[in-house]
Amino acid sequence: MIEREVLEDASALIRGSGSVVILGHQYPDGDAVGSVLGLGLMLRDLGKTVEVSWPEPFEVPGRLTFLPGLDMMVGPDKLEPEDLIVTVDCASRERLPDFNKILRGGFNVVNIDHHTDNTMFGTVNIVDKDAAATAEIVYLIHRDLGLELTEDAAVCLYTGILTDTGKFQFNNTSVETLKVASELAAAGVKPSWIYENVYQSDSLNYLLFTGDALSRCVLEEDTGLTYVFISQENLKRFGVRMSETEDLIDSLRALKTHRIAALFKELESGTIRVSMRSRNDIDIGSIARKLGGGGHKVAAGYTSSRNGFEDTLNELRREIIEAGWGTDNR
Ligand SMILES: [Mn+2]
Repeated sequence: MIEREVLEDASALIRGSGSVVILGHQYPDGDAVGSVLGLGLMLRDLGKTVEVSWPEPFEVPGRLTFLPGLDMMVGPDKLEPEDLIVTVDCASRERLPDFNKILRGGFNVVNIDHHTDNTMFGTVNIVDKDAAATAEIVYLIHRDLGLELTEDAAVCLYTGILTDTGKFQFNNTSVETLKVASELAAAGVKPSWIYENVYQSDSLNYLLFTGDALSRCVLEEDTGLTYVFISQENLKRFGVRMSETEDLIDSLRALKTHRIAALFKELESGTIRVSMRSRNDIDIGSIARKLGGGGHKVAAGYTSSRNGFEDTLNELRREIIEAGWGTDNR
């Protein structure tokens, strides 16, 4: 539940601003992109100058290029905030590495988020950890902020909720979530059309890439960890971009006996980025935080400080066992 006073403060900041910069987190998912665009479209309809951005690599994940409002995107190096900054789906400033200077530039910051570990770094913090998605919060507060929902904004917000709930299948899907989804549908969103765009628009190359990646999938007995490593070489071979691989981890989660699923991704710099999901209430968020990242209890990630995949895997394996999540000590 968000306090009325907080919403009034945010509303006053918006009313008093001519231009608004909206920032999403690095490696944005459907919720981050859906929330920046949905909120951006509503603010633009209100007459604000709106720019939306997120840190490098500044690209729209392939499955989200159908979303309305992409013309509001401005690269992080070209961004010049004048009034208000709104951050969405960002637990902390660390998720906004290219924007540290402007975040400390004296601008008012409205922080809208649903992560349990949000550091409340904004001037005003609209944080609801019970919300399934930041897009759900944006919908629930839009009237309080003086905003009007259009069909285009509804499309963006619905996409954010759909992707953060794993198509309404994860346990963050609440009665409220489904109620919001139905209200977005009433505003003109066609669920099947969004589903088609997000989940049925892969290229043959991507399908072949997935087949290749899954053929290298490993399941460990002692940790219950299932994982795949994706190298730059793998991507090049199939002509796939890293930002397209976000959902590959869901295929790993289909394994009946797994407890933790991890995707190890080699970035262009050679650094390994790790995305994790868990089941049975295993708290991988705390492991991710310990390793310099963050996220939710059952969905989290971090950028490895280790050299290469093997070291990264070994470190994660140790952390899982040390945290008591290994299969042997349960
Ligand atoms: Mn989210």
